[in-house]
Amino acid sequence: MPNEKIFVTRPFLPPLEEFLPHLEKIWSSGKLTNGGPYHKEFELALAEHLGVPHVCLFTNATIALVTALQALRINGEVITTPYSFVATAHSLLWNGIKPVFVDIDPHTLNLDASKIEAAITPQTTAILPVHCYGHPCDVERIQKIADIYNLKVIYDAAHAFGVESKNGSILNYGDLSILSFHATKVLNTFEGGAIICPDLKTKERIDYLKNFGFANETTVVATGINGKMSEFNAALGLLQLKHIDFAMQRRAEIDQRYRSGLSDLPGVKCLQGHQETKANYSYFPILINNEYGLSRDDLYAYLASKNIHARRYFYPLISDFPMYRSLPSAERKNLPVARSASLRILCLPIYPDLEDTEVDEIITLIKGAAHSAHA
Ligand code: T4K
Repeated sequence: MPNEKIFVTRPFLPPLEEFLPHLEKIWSSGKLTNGGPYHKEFELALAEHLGVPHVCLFTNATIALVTALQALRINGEVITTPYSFVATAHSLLWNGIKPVFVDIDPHTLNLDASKIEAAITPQTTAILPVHCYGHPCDVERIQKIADIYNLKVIYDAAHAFGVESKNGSILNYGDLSILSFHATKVLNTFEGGAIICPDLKTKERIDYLKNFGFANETTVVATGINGKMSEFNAALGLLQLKHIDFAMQRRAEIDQRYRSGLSDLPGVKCLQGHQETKANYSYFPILINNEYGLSRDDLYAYLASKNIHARRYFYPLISDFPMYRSLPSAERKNLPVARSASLRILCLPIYPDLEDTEVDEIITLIKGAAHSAHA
């Protein structure tokens, strides 16, 4: 058992001495926010790194989601997944939009594209899927449905930094995609987020919306919000980009170590992405079945008693929270796959500083608990 607590994640931080010159620059320039030089540079560097046309930086992904819906003037009903972080659906309620929950695919745990059409009504204006754990949604099929019914698609890509499929960045699908740079994400700026958008006209509208709606010193063109990323966060993001290949490589090694360590354990299924040609290993989710011998919650509590703090992302389902549960689409019988997954999922620790010996200890504990349960 490790002496120190091990959490589901630990933020990657570059060496402090590499960041200090940037802080000195910010201090001496006095330019702290409102579109400073680091903000501009980080937007361009991200677009190049990710292979996307335009990036609009934000203070966090939640405000970016709220703003993306406003940028495309989405209203009425939006089809989304109940199996996500609550911010996904909250962004709809903040805009006075009714979420319509559709069940998820049992293999990817993403929105089940085959169930979307049945949920479309004359009020539906958009689809808000999530690339859960960074595993791509069925983007081609979702786009076909959107084209037929004239719907917008906004991807909550909070987990999907750097993920690519056969056609390049997964962030280029849909009308807009939203990234998170929260402390717990693959690339962090402490807090932060971005909207990926296809053209300059849309970027301009989003940039107005995140700056109170100001188009210039005296003209306000929309009821905007303050969603701007500060120079501190942008400078950190630029530096983090220099280390991202190392961070991803280390995550890949940990992912592989878990997979081979747990491969022969009955009742434990390691979730696998199906469409990515480049993964980001942002989470390591396992699904616990009866064969394992202990319930997911028993394993969660057992690991916690041994200083391993795994997380049940995503339990409870969003559709079970008080502000959602009276919606017709939140009914239990509508969401059997999501419900089953939320009761069986456990995300194991994964982050670049996690040692191989620690991964091995976690594997040994998971195997040992099953062994005792069967004894
Ligand atoms: N869409 C999706 C699909 C999302 O998953 C999220 C956020 C969003 C939208 C919204 O993105 P942002 O607006 O946040 O940019 C965490 C994060 O706060 C949240 O960003 C994330 N998803 C969600 C999945 O996880 P909590 O409540 O689990 O975080 P917390 O504080 O319990 O942190 C988890 C563990 O990480 C801690 O046990 C220890 C470690 N940690 C955390 C922080 C904040 C650190 O070591 N240092 C830290 O500074 O929500």
